[in-house]
Amino acid sequence: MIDRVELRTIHMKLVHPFETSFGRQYTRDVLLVAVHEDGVQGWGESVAGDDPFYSSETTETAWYVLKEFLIPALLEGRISGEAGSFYSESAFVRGHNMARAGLEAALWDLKGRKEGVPLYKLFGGERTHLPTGISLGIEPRVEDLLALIGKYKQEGYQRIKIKIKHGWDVDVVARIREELPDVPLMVDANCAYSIEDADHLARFDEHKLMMIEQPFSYEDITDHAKLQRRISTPVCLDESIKSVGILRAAIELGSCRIVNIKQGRVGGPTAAIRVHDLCRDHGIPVWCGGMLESGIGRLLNIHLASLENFTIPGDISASDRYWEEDIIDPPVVLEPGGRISVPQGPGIGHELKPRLIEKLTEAHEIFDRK
Ligand code: OSB
Ligand code: MG
Repeated sequence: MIDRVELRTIHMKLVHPFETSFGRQYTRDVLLVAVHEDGVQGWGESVAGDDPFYSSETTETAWYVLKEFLIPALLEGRISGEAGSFYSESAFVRGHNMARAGLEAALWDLKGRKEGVPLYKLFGGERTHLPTGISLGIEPRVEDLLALIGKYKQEGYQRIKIKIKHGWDVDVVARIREELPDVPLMVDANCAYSIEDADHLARFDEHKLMMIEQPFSYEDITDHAKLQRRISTPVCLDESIKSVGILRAAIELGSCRIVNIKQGRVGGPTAAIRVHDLCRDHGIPVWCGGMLESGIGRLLNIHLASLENFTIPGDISASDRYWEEDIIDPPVVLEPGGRISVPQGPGIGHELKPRLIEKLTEAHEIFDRK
């Protein structure tokens, strides 16, 4: 029985500002969830953003939903505490996927630690080394972006993703292609465009992009299908895919050829595996997205990305691409050949840095079983 749950917000500074079509970010408030059972702790991260700009959730809304609804249900025994049942048992909360996912993640880590098994084995993953890519933000000048691409290509990242918005799109890609005609390249619009831009976006077709990620608003499943019929570059959905139900609609309509899986966005690891399986069954390759996670969320992503249908290098980059010092020990590192290895230790598989976590903490609350 889970006898204690802790919520904690830590404040972390990015090594380099990260700009998307919805804004520029210098720091990250990370919501951590810890569960305690028989003296063992499990840790999870809720990937909600500081602001409701990527999705409607924020660290504050996730904290509220956890504190008022999910944690009481767990501590009063209305939710069993079994990681594999949490997604269905917590479905009485509608939406708030990232809040639910943070607690489910902590339950999985606890289960892995108690059973002495790394999470990827509990998830049914088999691969132990994952090819990986990097997501680069919008920069003040194209030259700055080119320099960053050069640096990270040199380090070994196998795929470059750049963020785009109106005024920073086809011309930037054309410049990159002049310098690097063959680098595996893709773009992510984070919802910045609409169907009126279809002709403009079709200009990407001549640049051999791996895909264009989430060009239109998250609810525009139909317009994404129209765009996919109009352009040859594969459309990938990120923000839109919040559940298996929406994924089924997207598949039937032909809204995408590739799916970005973020476990937090879909409601946790169990939901992520269902999305993965449905995509596999329809011949849709997936890759693992990122939300500028701390090491705790990053390790969970690595375990999930070991599943067979994660065939495209994802946004799981090394700790030092985000943070001066990560809260896990050891940090996630990029290995020769641009690969990340799947941890073999129990649960998420690395130790934590409790003193650093304490130092970065801005809010902390403990909930005990009565
Ligand atoms: O759209 O994939 C996205 C970061 C924050 C919010 C949304 C996105 C991203 C990234 C960075 O692209 C992924 C990462 O390196 O964690
Ligand atoms: Mg994205």
